[in-house]
Amino acid sequence: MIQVFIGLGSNLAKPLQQLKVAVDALGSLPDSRLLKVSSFYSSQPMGPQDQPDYVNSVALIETQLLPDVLLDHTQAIENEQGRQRKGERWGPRTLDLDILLYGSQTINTERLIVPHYGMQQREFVLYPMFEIAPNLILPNDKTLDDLISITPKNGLHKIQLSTDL
Ligand code: ROI
Repeated sequence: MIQVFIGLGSNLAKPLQQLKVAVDALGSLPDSRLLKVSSFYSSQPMGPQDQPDYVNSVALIETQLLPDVLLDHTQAIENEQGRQRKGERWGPRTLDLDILLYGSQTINTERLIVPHYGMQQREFVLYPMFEIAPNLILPNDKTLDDLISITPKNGLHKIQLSTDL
């Protein structure tokens, strides 16, 4: 079993529900188990500012799926939740699932770069990840603690969830 961190983000079509449905879908992946899910956070858009705030979270699963197969599944989940791939670069999206870390492996293929290229600078990845894995050390030997200490929150805050989501 390999432990895999997956970043979730949405800023269209009821983002909270998008993330909740996506978490359920991650919990139903074959040969996998959902171990942890962070709180849901509200974050300011990175990229064009004329789009809604995002809801972000990070999930930890353990899986026997190979990276490419896992990516097939996460892309299928994105597509099932209405993801349109033709929009502007860094435009709004109904659901983004990013494979952030795949165990301690570095992966460089046409389809997949792991660790995810932006994760070390993005507050909406680092803080939720820290919540579920405070002692994590990245494949480049940096600690989450170190990265967070140099990454401003930029308005990031936990969302108070009502139980009837
Ligand atoms: N901005 C935020 N705050 N959260 C995201 O998940 C997110 N995802 C993206 C871009 C458009 C880069 N901006 C984001 O893909």
